[in-house]
Amino acid sequence: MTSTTEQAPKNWLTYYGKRALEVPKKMDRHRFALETAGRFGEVRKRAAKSDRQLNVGKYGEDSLFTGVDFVAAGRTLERDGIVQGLQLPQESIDGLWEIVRTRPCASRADRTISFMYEDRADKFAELGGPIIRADYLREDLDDNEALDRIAGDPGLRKIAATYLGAEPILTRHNLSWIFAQAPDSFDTYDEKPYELARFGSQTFHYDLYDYKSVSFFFYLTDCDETTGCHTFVAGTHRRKKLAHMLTLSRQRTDREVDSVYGADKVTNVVGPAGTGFATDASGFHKANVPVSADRLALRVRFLSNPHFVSSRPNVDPLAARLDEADSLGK
Ligand SMILES: O=C(O)CCC(=O)C(=O)O
Repeated sequence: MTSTTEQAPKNWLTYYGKRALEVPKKMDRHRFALETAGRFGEVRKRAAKSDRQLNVGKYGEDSLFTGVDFVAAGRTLERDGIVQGLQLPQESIDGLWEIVRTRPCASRADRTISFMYEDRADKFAELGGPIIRADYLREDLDDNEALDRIAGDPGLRKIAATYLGAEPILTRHNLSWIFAQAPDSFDTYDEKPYELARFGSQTFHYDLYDYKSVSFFFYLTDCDETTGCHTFVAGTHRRKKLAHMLTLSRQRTDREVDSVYGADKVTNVVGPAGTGFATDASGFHKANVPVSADRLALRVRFLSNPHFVSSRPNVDPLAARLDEADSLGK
């Protein structure tokens, strides 16, 4: 039994009907255009503010990631919507685990459910079962040196700039747990369980953060198919079935994804703690439901269009350094 306080809507038609009416009222015209026309790969390509002359050399050389050709990685991202091969050093992993040791995480379904990770068993006993996903709060991520170093990494900036064809704008970091569930408690092959879709990002879906965006993920626990690995459907950031672009819900079952895009396009990213990769979340993706251990992962995202950056962006450590260098005439 999984504990969430929000229930699935009783009538999906009313739910999506209401959302369709609310969308234009809640959004400015930029976001409205993104949410509608931005579903089409060709529109996204044309609307992305691309400046192919971008000089990635300016980001510097002191990257945490060794043995990576960052520009080639950006091109792989362009082709597949995903690129693997970033390994976070142990020092960074340890630095991020400091957040886990000192700060509580809060349920994505209900922020009033908050607990230290080490106390999760008691909390889940009290709630009657494991929750789906919990995040560390934004203010608790603000003063972590390891996170600042990753978010300001010149290599990641080069990948993002190559892919975006524009100056990457750092937007939200997210550090979150997805919790192991009893085996067979959810079926994502034929169903799209509401709480997994809504709170776990654990059914196939795509996101429209910008016409082009780059999300870097780093596992902070060992990760395979039984421990919540990320799955991405290669090429779907460029091309999707028409019905998948037109329907209001961007969620799909595993079966639909396999049959439309082919199981060979479905990439599970597995690896030990520290494994890192980048995706454009406008392609179909999901986190798998862990069954044998919880998964902890960091996500750092870049956009290219200032209209889509939230009102309180994380402080951008690299931009601050470059600004300082500018103001010192360096
Ligand atoms: O945590 C994951 O692996 C997936 C996250 C996700 O779907 C998202 O950030 O949109």
